[in-house]
Amino acid sequence: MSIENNFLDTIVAVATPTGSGGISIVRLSGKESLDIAKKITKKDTFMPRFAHLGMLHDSCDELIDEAIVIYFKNPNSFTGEDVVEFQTHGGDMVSSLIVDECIKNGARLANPGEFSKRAFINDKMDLTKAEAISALIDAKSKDAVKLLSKQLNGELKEFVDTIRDQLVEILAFIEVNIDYAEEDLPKDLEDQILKKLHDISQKLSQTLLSSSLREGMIDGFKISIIGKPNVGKSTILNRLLSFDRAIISDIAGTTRDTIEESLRVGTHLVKIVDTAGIREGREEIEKIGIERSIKSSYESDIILAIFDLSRPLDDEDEKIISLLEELKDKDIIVIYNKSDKDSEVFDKTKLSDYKSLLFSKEHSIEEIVENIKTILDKQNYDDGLVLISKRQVDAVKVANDAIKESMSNLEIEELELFAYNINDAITAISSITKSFDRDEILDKMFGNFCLGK
Ligand SMILES: Nc1nc2c(ncn2[C@@H]2O[C@H](COP(=O)(O)OP(=O)(O)OP(=O)(O)O)[C@@H](O)[C@H]2O)c(=O)[nH]1
Ligand SMILES: [Mg+2]
Repeated sequence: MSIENNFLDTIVAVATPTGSGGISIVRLSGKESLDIAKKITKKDTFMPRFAHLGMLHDSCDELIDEAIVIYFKNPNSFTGEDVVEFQTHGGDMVSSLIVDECIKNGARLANPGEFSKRAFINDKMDLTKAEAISALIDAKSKDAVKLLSKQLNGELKEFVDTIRDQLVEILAFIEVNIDYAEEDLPKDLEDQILKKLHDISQKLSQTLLSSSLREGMIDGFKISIIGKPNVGKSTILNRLLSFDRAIISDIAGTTRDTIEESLRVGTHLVKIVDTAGIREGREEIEKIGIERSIKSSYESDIILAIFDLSRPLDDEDEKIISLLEELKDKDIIVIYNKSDKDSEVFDKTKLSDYKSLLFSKEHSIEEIVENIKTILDKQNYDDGLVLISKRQVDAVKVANDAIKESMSNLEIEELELFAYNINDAITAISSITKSFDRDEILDKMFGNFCLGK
């Protein structure tokens, strides 16, 4: 069904989560909203944006609940349409009875995200704000809230609009030249345009980079505990989690598969992964477990590399040291474990470049937590824009590639191809705030929202 047909309907849904609570909010949006509210409350007038105390009745004239009713007259509402919100006593029964009454009086049940979709269509929000709202609902850490609220405030929209305006200006200028100029583009003008495009491309590359560095702020940072078998990885995992999640034993190769759990460190959300001890695999299942350990370390933001101080450094430790060499771009903490035992035998020389910590089951786990927290606290929310969805990242990549191609075409005076590239870049960058394939993209995006939003 097209947006336009759907648009005529008045929609209703419970906007608050299911279960018991202080209040539930039922939200109505569309042309019929006010009439439906009048029927259910038996009130004739509603002053916009005023809280009215009213008695809600069903079609048999029986009382459902006493509720606060607020009318938002279009366009001054969340969706831009006439909206009525009923604040009822919490609990699923009352709110679902009110939804039923609204449906009996002409509304239909809203699809997930339909209120936000209408807000977008009525220019109440652009797509970056819609995505920020959707992610904010699912936010699991203070980091995520801080980042998303910046996007909610229009930071990404402003960035996109500025770049689009600059590209449009360049395109307009070049198109005039294609149509009227007899001669080649003057060299100084070409240089000016190239410089502008170079600056834009750098900004886009920087945004892609800062987004990938800050991915963990929204989804949670990933930490892998790695090491050869029997060094005490699972013991550390259990102590970080404060419960016995992983099996611990003195048999090397106890953990056979990766074990992933969530953990809060200060204001940060982390995924902590205990891995199978890395060594030359003895049999097929162990080999698969070890492959997973290595994969997990490549996907992590922070590595806790555990070494057993009570045993001399051996080939298996050397393998871990080589792996650490390959993971140099990550934050690595080397943990010299089992320092309660005879700890003179282990040669630390090859690990001297890494940040390290002496540890044992007699040490406080807070020592490790503090080190992780220091690394995570370094993450900065303030500089650099962050793209929060794959859709946004893809659009910036396409725009940046088109701009790079346009520069090559400008250098060889292929002005028509150049204009074509800039057009592509404008389309891609614009799609971050406004969608061109409206129906398809909107259904995909808003379909992920929860009901009543
Ligand atoms: N003395 C001493 N023993 C420890 C310490 N940490 C762990 N252990 C013991 O070392 C053995 C191995 O511990 P695990 O935590 O299972 O080691 P792991 O690295 O997960 O081993 P795999 O899963 O086999 O790779 C167990 O017997 C633990 O009790 C420590 O700090 N000091
Ligand atoms: Mg283990």
